[in-house]
Amino acid sequence: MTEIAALKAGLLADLDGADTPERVEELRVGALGKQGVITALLKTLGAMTPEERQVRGPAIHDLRQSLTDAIAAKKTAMEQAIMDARLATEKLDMTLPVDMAGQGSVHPVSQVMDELAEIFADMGFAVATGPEVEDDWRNFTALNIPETHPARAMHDTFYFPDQDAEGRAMLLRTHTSPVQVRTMTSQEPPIRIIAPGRVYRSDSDATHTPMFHQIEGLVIDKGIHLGHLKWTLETFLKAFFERDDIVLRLRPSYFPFTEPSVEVDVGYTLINGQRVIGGSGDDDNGGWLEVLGSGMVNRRVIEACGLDPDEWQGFAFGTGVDRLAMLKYGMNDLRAFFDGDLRWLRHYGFTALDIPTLSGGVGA
Ligand code: 2U9
Repeated sequence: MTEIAALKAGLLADLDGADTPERVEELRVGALGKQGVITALLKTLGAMTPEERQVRGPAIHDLRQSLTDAIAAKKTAMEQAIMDARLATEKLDMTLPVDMAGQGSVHPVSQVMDELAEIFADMGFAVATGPEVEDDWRNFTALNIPETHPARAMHDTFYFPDQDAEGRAMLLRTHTSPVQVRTMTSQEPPIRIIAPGRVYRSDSDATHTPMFHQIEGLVIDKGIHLGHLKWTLETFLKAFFERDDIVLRLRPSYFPFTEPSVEVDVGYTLINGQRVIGGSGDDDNGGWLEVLGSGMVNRRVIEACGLDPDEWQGFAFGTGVDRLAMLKYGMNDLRAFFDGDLRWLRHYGFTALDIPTLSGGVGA
């Protein structure tokens, strides 16, 4: 055996016996490093005669290549062995319960908004949205709210100091009605929409916050009458409160945008001193709670939005989402909704997995 063949056999045997990545590295440095034995052999090539180099050169290069390949193979095998060992000890049990710690919760307002969108979607209503910064034509004028109407007074409405490009006063919308105006002026009827969202009024006490949430609905079609309105609101309230014994009381009222206008009360029953929605409010242990405002869309509004009121009729309704949430889920202080107190959110919040379904609503 030549000297080089013996060296190769010795180095490969050492490598074979190496059992840690550190030992492999040590062997690599010893053979191929700056002071390594193979490096030293390669350096001798320069001083050889051409004939000698022709004989020894290929053997030395083969030695370097063989050891380089063997080291790479050994490293790969070792990494694989380490990975196999880890996989064997770090098995995941997919059947274990999930750790829910640190999960957030869904705010009651978001939960109720989702419930409402789902209930109305089942009745064929689309969700419409619009900007919270509006102009006074869409927020007031188009809705038959004249300049002198109290809702326009500065103490109710947050105005911006500047007008828009068309010279209209800009404001924070005081209701979601401008969304319906936008829909009527940009889409052909029939229209069936709900408009949920934030609204702003300069008001703050135990039952009013400067920002609150509304949902309004609008239907525009041919031959629409008060019966359609009553059926829609009754079906909605039965689904929302998850009871079949919902009794409505419609009271004549006044809104500039509807004519006739009706306020809608729902009957409650006193059970252990608690108001529980359901039953007739005229029963001995009952009473009425106002839950919605509504009416047939005023023909002046239909006209202002560019439609012929002799051809198209409709009904509209509106209510406060925060109030609906309080009634359904038993909260009594509106201001707590917007305090961001984690204890309140943990108590009243919903888990993100509680997906609202109508099947949990109407039939129950
Ligand atoms: C268009 C036509 C008609 C929306 C309506 C009400 C009645 C109503 C209030 C209830 C309590 C809002 O949250 S609240 O203060 N809303 O009583 N809203 S009818 O009528 C419209 C809207 C837009 C084009």
